[in-house]
Amino acid sequence: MITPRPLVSGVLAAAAGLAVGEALAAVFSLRESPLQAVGQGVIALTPGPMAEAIISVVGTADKPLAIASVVVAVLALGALVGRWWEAHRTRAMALVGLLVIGGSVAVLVRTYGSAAGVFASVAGGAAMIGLLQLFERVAGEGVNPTERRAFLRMVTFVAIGIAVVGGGSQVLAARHRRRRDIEAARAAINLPARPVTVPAGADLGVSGMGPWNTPNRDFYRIDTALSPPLIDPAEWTLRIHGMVDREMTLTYQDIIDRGLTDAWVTLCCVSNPIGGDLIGNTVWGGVSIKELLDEVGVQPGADALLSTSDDGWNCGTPLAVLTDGRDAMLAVTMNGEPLPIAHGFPVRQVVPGLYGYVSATKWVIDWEITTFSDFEAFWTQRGWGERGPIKTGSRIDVPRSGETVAPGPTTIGGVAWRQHVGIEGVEVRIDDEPWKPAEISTVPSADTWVQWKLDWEATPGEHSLVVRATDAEGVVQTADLADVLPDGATGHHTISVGVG
Ligand SMILES: Nc1nc2c(c(=O)[nH]1)N[C@H]1C(S)=C(S)[C@@H](COP(=O)(O)O)O[C@H]1N2
Ligand SMILES: [Mo]
Repeated sequence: MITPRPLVSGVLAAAAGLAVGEALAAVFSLRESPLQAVGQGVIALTPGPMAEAIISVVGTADKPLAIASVVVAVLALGALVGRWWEAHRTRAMALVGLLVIGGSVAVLVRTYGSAAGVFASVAGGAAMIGLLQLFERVAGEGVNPTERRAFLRMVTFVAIGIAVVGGGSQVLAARHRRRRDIEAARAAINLPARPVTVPAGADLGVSGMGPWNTPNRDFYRIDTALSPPLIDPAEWTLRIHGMVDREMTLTYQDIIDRGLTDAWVTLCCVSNPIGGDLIGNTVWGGVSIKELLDEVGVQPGADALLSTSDDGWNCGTPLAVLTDGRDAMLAVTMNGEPLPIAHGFPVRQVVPGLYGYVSATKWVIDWEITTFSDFEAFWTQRGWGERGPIKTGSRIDVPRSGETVAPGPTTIGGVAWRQHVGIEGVEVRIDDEPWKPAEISTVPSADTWVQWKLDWEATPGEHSLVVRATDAEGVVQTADLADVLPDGATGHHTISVGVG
C-alpha cells in the first residue's frame, strides 16, 4: 500500500513555502510576491487564442485563475518532492531548487523586481526543505501508532501555521496596496500654492535648537491607531448633525472650494511631561469651524461638538471655544502640504489653546452637536479631564540636560507656550542666582510657542538651570509639580549641565 505520508508532507511543505514567500513579500511591502510574479508570467506566456478562450469563460477571474493554477502546480510538484524525499534526496532537492529559481526569475523580470523578492523565493524554498526534514524527524517512518499520531499532530500544526501566515500576509499586503493608493491620491492633490514663510523674528536661530516651525517629518505623532486610517479624499465626507437646524455633509472638494485660510498653531499633547517633546508648531490650512457651525445653525442648549474619527476615536470640544473667533479649523494642510496620513489625512481639526485629546481629531468624519452631559469621550472615559485648556509651559533645549559645555560665553535657549493667551516673558535661574529675563522671539499670534534665549558666561563646575514663563495675562508659570493625568503637567523644567 502506498502511504500518503510523503505526499502529504510534500504538499504541506510546498504550501508552507508559498506562505513564507507571501509573508515576506508583505513584510517587505513588495509590489508582487514570487507567487504573483509567476502568475503574471503564466498570463504573459499564455498564447493569445488560448487566453481569449479562457477569458471568454472565466471573465475577469483570469488573474485569480492564473494564481490558482500556479498554486496547484507548486503543490503538485511539492507532492513529487515529498515522494522523492527519502529515496531520491538529490532529485528532490533539485526540484526545490527549480521552484526557487522559477520564483526568483519571475520576480526579477518584473519591473518591480528586487533582491527582496529573490530572498522571499529562497526563504520559501528553505522553509520547504526545513519542513520536510522536520516531518521526517518527528514522524519517522509512520509505521507505528505513535509515529502516526505524531505525524497527524504535525500536519495539523503546520496546516494552521500556513493558514495564519498566508492569511495574515494577504491582509497585510492589501493594506500596503491601499496605503500606496492613498499616498498616490495625496500626491495628486492640487492645492492652490501655499508658500510657507516663517514670520520674521519668530526663530531666534540658536544653534542646536529645533526650528520654530516644526517640519512635518519631525512633528510628534500621538494617536490610538495601530496603523492609521487610509481614507480616499474623493470618498471622504464629514456629516454634521445633532442639535442643528440644517444637517450638512461636507466633501473634500467642498472644503477646497470654500478657499483655505492659514494659521500658525502650536499643537501640544496633554501627555507631554515637563521637558517633553510632544509639542510642535506649524502652519495649518483649512476652513473655519465657526463658519460651518453658523451655517448648520446650532440650536440653543448645545454646548459641545462631539467629533469622531474614521477609526472610532472621539473627543468633545466646547462650542464656546470653537465660536469665540479663534482660528479653530478643519485643516487639510500642514506646512503647505496635504496633511500627512499619520497626521489625519485627508481632514483633521486644529483648535488653538486646547490639548489635542479634546480638540485635534484626525481623520475626522462625523460631527455631532450635542451637550457634554450626553456623552463621555474616549479619554474622558479613561480618567482624563473633560475640557483640556493648555497650561503654561516652558522648556530648555540648549544646552541639553547632562551635557558638558566649555567655559565662557554660551547661549541657553528653548521654547515657551500658552496657546491662545500668549507668552509675555521667560526667565531663567542659574543655580541660586535671581531669575534673569530671557529674550523672547516675535510670533504672529498668541497661538504659537515663542523661542527664548539668554546669554550666559559659563563658569567651571556643575550648574542647575531652571526656566519659567509668564503668560500674556501676567500669570507666572507655577512651580507646583503636577502629573500629566488628568489634565496636563505643571512644574518648572530644570536641568543640570557641567561646565569644564
Ligand atoms: N483619530 C484620532 N485623532 C486624534 C487622536 C487619536 O488618538 N485618534 N489623538 C489626539 C491627541 S491625544 C493628540 S495630542 C493629537 C496629536 O496630533 P498629531 O499626531 O498630529 O501630533 O491628535 C489628537 N487626535
Ligand atoms: Mo495627546
